[in-house]
Amino acid sequence: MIKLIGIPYDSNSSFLKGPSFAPPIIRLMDSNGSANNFSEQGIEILEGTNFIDLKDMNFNGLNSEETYVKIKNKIQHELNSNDKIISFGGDHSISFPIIESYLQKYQNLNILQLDAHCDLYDNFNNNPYSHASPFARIMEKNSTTNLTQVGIRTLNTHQKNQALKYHVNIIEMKNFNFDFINALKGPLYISLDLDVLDPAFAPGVSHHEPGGLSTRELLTIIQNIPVNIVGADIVEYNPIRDVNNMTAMVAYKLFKELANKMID
Ligand SMILES: [Mn+2]
Repeated sequence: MIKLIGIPYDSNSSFLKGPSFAPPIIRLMDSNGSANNFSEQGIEILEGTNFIDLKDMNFNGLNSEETYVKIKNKIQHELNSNDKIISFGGDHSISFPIIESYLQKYQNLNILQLDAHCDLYDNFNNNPYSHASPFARIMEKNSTTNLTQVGIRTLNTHQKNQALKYHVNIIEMKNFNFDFINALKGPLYISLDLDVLDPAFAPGVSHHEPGGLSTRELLTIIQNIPVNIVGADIVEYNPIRDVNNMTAMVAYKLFKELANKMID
């Protein structure tokens, strides 16, 4: 069974707050009646049938370190069975404790990060838990993990050096094609930052970075992944920046397509 968990935490965001409001609004796209529950492959994605909704975690009064511990413990607990977890962020900092828990269960975990940014800063504003650093934290502690990043279009010199240091396989947006898909290995964890999409397709994110994927290209990637997907997160949806919940609907559709791939 797939477990859906809302992780509404955005205090590690460096630029704007807002992703803490995301999970209920993405869920609303399921319940408000403007779309049906079917994936494009014709599978109905229904709460209680092929996923269970564990609702939102609560982070009232917790600092970044306490939040990290709470998320890590929660994911570890829910991964005790053979279940797969899809998380709704929250900013991208939530992926650090989630993936740490996954790495305890799957020593041979492979990670696919879909993002405009590589999030590899060694130090961003002196916050080790910054949403600009989760993949630096993961790779410095798990140096053999296979990390593939797709859609990147913001590399600076520091992050290029970090990527070299940690042997990150980066498919920059300027060189994008679909060839990487068949090189992916399982078990696979997918971390999906909505800003991988061009802002024209997903205005409801904190960091508008032009020149990104179309929604159709992103769906094509997800629908063609040939290996076992064991977990995923959809992060950085910022309702405050959204237009008529357009980006929430994108997130809901991506959830259905990911869930479809993870069912079996
Ligand atoms: Mn990003």
